[in-house]
Amino acid sequence: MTLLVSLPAFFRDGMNYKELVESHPEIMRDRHALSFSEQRRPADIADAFARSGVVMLKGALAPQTLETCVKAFRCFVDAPEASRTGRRRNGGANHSGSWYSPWAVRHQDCFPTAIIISALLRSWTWDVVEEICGSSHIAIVLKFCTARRGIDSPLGVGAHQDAKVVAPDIPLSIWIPLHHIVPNLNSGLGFVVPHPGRLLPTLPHDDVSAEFVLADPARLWIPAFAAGDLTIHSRFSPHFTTGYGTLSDRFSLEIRVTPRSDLSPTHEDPAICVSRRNGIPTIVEARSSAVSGAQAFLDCQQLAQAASEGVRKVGI
Ligand SMILES: O=C(O)CCC(=O)C(=O)O
Ligand SMILES: [Fe+2]
Repeated sequence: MTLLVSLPAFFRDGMNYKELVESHPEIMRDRHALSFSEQRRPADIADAFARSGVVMLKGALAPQTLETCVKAFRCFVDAPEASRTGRRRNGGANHSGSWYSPWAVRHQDCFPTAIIISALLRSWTWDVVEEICGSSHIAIVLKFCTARRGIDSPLGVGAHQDAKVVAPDIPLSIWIPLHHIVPNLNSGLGFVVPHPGRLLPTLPHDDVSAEFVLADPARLWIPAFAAGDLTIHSRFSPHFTTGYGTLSDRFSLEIRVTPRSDLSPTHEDPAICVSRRNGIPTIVEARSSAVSGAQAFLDCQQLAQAASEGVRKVGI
């Protein structure tokens, strides 16, 4: 599956992403009108999301905030301790990069995911998330969030649905690159539009076939992202990690959210819950077990800034 284990292109049949964007440059354009700015009503954006399964929010986060995060993330992956032990802290690695639980990524006192979550709660992104969820009581399912360093390797075409490879009941994921993404230069994310509204048949490694992805290039979208742009995709959105073989680095976060009332007890270790306090999206609860390893993250200064005075810390 593309999410955790991507097979090298030479193991796959068919087309790779370099050939795809070079033979169909139109797929890099937003032909489905799915990019939105802060001026658009959240209800319009949620309508587009319901129809197509993906939307892009332009300029959702401040590039300076992202710069701080990318620096900390890079220090974390470059830290000698990782290379010395060869151990991936709370994550994994393959030729296409490495991935970590968001609470594992820290440089000194800086947790990039905490900075980004605080920034998301202050940005218009959260109005859109609430509109899509139909509720202002939201859970951020940290258990299924990922901090990722992608290495731009040549990848064969395929796709996955998060309902299959992450969890069947998490309605949306926010994909946040920590810097700009340019197709053919660094690894990004692409989408098949519209989403089918159900699970698709998959190959043994849980990917949707290349045939499905390539059946109609008019359905494909491989967007460029400026620093601060993000996408929100649905659990049924067929999407894929792109790779062109430049070997450049990419740093990104996947944030999974669900209405608080739908948070399954099997998904809450760890999770944080957000509600409005005085009209402002605020962290009101943090849930984790002692073995999750998330305590330092949940207690960090960057999350505290977005939390209410009496935030409930629930041990599970
Ligand atoms: O970052 C990637 O390459 C994959 C992201 C993804 O599949 C997701 O956010 O659901
Ligand atoms: Fe995914």
